[in-house]
Amino acid sequence: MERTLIIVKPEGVQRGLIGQVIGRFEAKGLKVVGLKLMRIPRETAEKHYAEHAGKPFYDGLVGHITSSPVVVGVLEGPEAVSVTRGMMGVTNPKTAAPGTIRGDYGLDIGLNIIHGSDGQESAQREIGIFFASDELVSYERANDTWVVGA
Ligand code: DAT
Ligand code: MG
Repeated sequence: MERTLIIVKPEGVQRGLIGQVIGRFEAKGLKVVGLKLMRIPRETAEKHYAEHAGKPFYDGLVGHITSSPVVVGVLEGPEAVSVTRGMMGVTNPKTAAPGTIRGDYGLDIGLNIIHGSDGQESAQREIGIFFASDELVSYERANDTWVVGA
C-alpha cells in the first residue's frame, strides 16, 4: 500500500468543489487516512514547493496557495501516487483529458484545482510537512476486500 498527499487548492475550496474532488478518490476506492482544512502558512508553502524555487511562476504559486484555505489530505491504496496523479490529469487544465479532475474543472494552469505528490519519495516528504504522525489514522473499512481484494 502507498500513501500520497493531495491538496484541494484555494480555487477548489472557493468554488465549492471539496466534496466532488474528494468524492472521486473515495469512489475510486482510495482510503482517506488524513484530512484537514487549513490556511497554509508561507513557510510551509515554501517548503512544500521548494523544488520550484527560482522558477518564474514560483512567487505566484506560493502567493496563491497561501491566499485562501485549502483542504489537505492523505490517500492510501495500491499505487496511490500514480493512481491519484492519473485521476488529476496533466498540469495544464486546458489540455488535461476530460474525465480527470483538472480536465473537468479547470481552465488555467495556476488554478488547476488539485495538488498530488509526484512520486513515493515526494509523497513521504510532503505528508511529513502537513501531518504529524498522530494525525494519520490506519483503519479497516468493511468493504476493503470488495475494493482491493482479499
Ligand atoms: P503538478 O502540480 O502537475 O505536479 P508542477 O509540480 O510542475 O505540476 O507545478 C506545480 C504547480 O505550479 C502546478 O500545479 C501549477 C503551477 N505551475 C506549473 N507550471 C506553471 C507555469 N508554467 N505557469 C504557471 N504556473 C505553473
Ligand atoms: Mg508537482
